[in-house]
Order: sequence, then structure tokens, then C-alpha cells
Amino acid sequence: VMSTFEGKWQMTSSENFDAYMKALGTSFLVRKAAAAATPVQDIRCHGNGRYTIVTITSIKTIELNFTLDEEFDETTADGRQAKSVVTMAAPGKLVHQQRGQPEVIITRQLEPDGQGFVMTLECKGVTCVRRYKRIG
Ligand code: DKA
Repeated sequence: VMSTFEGKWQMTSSENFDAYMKALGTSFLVRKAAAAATPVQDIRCHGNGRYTIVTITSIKTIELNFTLDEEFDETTADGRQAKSVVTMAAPGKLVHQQRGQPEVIITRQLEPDGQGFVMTLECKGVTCVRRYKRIG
């Protein structure tokens, strides 16, 4: 059925996001603005491992284009430059590594029913967990 990341997803909960952003070195004002955001992620699969992830908030919209297993240059939401790579580590488990200063690993794990995913963001031993539910 819908056991795919393709679709639109709305954030429903977030834990430890402020601590994660502090570990990234994000400024106070950006942390406060980001904490207030309830993002929608629009994920599209174009075939041959090509993906687009658009993260929409009232502050800004961030578009990520990548091919699985291929390194790309990324400017992150908070303005860091990274050499990034995204892999499908297991079916329904997308792992996004941002190699830079500091190192970040972002995992999206699809729920078995395909109606939600858990996003885990890790930096310097600090882990943030954000849950998303399917809205389209
Ligand atoms: C996520 O996709 C984590 C990133 C959210 C970015 C919010 C906007 C940040 C503005 C600096 O859930």
C-alpha cells in the first residue's frame, strides 16, 4: 500500500529540538523562530534513487534534491555548508549524513502502516525526535 516516503507529512510532535540546535551552534533568535515552526515535508521520488524533500514553514522553505548514495553540497536550514549523503539503510529507513562542522545524522523511519515517520536528528550526542503524520 502506501509504504513509501512519497507524500505530504505534517509534524505532530518534537522533543529536544532546542538542545539539538544549541549543539549545532544555532543563535538564540533562530532557535526561537525554528521552535515555533510546525513544518510540512513534501517528499517526492523521481525514480533511479532521485528524491526531492521540500520542508515548508512560515519562516522559510527548504528544498533538498539528492540521489541516494551520491554525495552533494548542502546548505542546511540554519546556514551550514555540508557534504551530504542520503542512503536507504533499510526498507523505510532513510539516513541523511551531513559531513561538516559539526557532523549531523538525520534519520527518517517510516512506521509499518506507512501513515507516519519518526525523524531523529543527532549532533554531538544530542538527539531530537520529531514525529510526522501523513496528510497527503
Ligand atoms: C525538520 O525538518 C527539521 C528542520 C526544521 C527547520 C525549521 C526552520 C528553521 C529555520 C531556521 O523537522
